[in-house]
Amino acid sequence: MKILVLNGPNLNMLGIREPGIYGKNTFSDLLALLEETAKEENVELEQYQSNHEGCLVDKIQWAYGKMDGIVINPAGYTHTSVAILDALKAVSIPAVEVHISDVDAREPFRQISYAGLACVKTIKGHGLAGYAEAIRFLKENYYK
Ligand code: CA2
Repeated sequence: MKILVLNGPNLNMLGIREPGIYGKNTFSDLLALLEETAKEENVELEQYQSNHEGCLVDKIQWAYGKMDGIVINPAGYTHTSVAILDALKAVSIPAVEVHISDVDAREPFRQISYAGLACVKTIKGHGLAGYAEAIRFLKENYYK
């Protein structure tokens, strides 16, 4: 099974600021966790991070016909991007939305997710472990 893991703007800054909200782990720690989970679950992972909305849209389109699942943390674009929502709908690949923080317990604007409307599941507030949960969920439910 092939899974694309997508991370949106500023997630490459994890661990550098705001450890109270996002924890002390860095983006490199996240990449290590993804590799470890991929090995355990015997899945192939492609990971991509971008600070640019169009680049994230391009990568979702790239996944069409190549990937069997998507794990996506659109970060700030979660709450604004109809373009990412449309791309996820266009490729129709089972996608799981992940948020490191519990967005429901934060500002009201973070409780709106456009991308989530095209996702089969949302995991929020589980820290980096949410990404591993998302990979396992896709493997358990969409492995052919
Ligand atoms: O909780 C999440 O995973 C978020 O998607 C993270 C986004 C935020 O805009 C969403 O509402 C929830 C922020 C990405 C990372 O932001 C940083 C800010 C300061 C320092 C390091 C990362």
